[in-house]
Amino acid sequence: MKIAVIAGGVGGARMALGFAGAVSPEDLEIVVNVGDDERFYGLHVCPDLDTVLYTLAGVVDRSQGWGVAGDATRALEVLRKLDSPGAWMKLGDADLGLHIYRSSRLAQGASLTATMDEARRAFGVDCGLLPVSDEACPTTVETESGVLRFQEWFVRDRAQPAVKALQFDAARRSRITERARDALLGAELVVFAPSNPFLSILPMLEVGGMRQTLHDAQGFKVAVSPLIGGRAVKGPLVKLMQDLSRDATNNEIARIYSGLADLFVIDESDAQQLPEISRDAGIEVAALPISIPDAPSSQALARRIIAHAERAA
Ligand code: FO1
Repeated sequence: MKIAVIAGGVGGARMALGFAGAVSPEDLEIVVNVGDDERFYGLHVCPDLDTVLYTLAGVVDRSQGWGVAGDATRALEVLRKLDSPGAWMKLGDADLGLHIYRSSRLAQGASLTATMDEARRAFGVDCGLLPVSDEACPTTVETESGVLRFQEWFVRDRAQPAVKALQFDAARRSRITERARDALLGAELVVFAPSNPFLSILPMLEVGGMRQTLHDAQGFKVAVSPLIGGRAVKGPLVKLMQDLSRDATNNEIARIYSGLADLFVIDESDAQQLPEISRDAGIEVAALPISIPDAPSSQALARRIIAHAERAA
């Protein structure tokens, strides 16, 4: 079965790892958010692409969920000594190597898609790793402290300033890549990973051509909730939804996927919500074990989702 996973950072990477263990690499493409990308010291940093890359390559720092396990910070210590702006972003030495390579390839005229393809091969990752767009489409965050770039809000300010709105203007001006489009159109199963729907999935949906592609895609579409027991496994989803005057519930998340996904998957511990969500959001809902802290649990979820898609075919 040909599968495309639509992924943000940590949640997306964990879901991608499950599918990578469940199907052959030539049948799997991971389409990744680039709304979090930022420049530091003139280098092009792609946190979500790199988190998926490092996770699939087995080198991710598992306690953080991002960065390279055991990475040193000698370069960062020098940058901090020099009071370099942006040194609040913890870029490890090995991680910097990838940013240097990517930036030099981009400066030579290579696309982000081609560059990430080179990187994933070098890291021994056999499935497709595709930026949703080759163009810059930074998400900006309108907060009580003014308009901030995504990483300023998320890392520097620890996602504390209350959010008034998220801005995806640059994404709207950008275009989905041909590779990402082909991956989605060719997939028999499209999975929205349990990434933050506002910070990771919406920025991708706003990329020019993405909604139309998903509309045209004939595969079975499944969205996995990022909430378990009303809490996000990682990140500021609950506070963000409260800031945006939304209930931090599966019901509210399901509405985002209504019309986009055929099936919304919630955790088995939240199974009592099934009738209410399918009634209110008008989407089929299933309850499965969606906590995926490690490869075996993620692989088990991937297999359950594949079984649903096979039954639906
Ligand atoms: N997240 C943090 O909370 N603090 C950091 O200093 C940080 C550095 C960092 C460096 C490289 C990278 O690929 C990711 C990094 N992240 C860091 C994670 C990143 O900000 C977020 O995971 C995503 O942007 C949200 O999906």
